[in-house]
Amino acid sequence: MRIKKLRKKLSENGLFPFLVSDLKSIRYLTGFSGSYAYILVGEEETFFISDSRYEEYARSILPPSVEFHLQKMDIYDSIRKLAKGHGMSRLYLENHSVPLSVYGELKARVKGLKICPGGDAVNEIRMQKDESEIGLLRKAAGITDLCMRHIMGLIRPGVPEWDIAVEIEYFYRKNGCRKTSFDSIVASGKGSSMPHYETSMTKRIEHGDMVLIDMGCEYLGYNSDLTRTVFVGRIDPLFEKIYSIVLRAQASAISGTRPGVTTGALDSVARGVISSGGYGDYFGHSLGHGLGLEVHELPAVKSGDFKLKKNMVITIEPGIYIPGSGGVRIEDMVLVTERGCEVLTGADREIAIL
Ligand SMILES: [Mn+2]
Repeated sequence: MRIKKLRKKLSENGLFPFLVSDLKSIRYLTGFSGSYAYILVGEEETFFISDSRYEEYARSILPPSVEFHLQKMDIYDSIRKLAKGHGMSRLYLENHSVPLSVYGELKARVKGLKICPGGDAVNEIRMQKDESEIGLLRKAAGITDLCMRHIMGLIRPGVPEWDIAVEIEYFYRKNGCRKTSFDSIVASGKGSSMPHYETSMTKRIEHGDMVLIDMGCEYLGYNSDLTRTVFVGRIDPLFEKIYSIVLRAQASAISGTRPGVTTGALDSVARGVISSGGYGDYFGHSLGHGLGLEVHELPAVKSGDFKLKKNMVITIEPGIYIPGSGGVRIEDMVLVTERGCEVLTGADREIAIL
């Protein structure tokens, strides 16, 4: 079904034969979750290339229309054999997932094959989720809400940031996730002014700190992403004001999310609220990103005229960061629906003083 969709897109653009090398895309197309495979999509035939470690597994899940090709030497040897046996004169590669070294080796070792840039067709298809994917993203979001609630109960002065991050990971694994979708960010006090702070093994949460928690899980391959900023013991009036601006910026962007709106328009809405609040210089990153099999995937939710479509899942995550002082970010996962959107994450967004 998904391969059919890909084949249609490739044929519209004349991109046969096309080599899929991104493992997430291979998982999307076939369900294969191993660590080594390629898919060669020809005009009529599709070959799944992997080595002996994955032969039994791959054969057990591949649809009859996909032929398993056992790689005996290396990928160049396999491509050479398949090209020779099927009269291929060119090969389109996925732009984003082929290292220059692979490109060079293919050119040098597979004679008579013209190697061409093929774009990122699978990633583009992956932007619009199907019902089963939406179900998995909903489930990942739900587990993440539960995790946030659990973590809120553990935040108090004296607790190391690291312990919170470890607890997040334990909670996810205990609740059916293979892993976190990225290294959880637990940034207390001044650390919260760095949007991608590295959680400290030694720093302890103190009374009066804000704690920014950015975390997500991977549930059956699908990722969640949620950020909340909470306050410990008391809240500085400056950050109370900043929090309300970030919350308003996020709410405005969410209320504008619907099919046909450009990512640039949403970005401007959020940025406008933050600028008119006086903090335009303190929101340096983009508004959000698509998520699915990867925690960051297409579309990028930033300035530009890319139009959102139904069944895209994105994050909306404005923030204000005051260097040396602290930061606030609020992030949720949003599904674009027929007429508007649905926020998939449900954790409370009001100011929490723990
Ligand atoms: Mn995010």
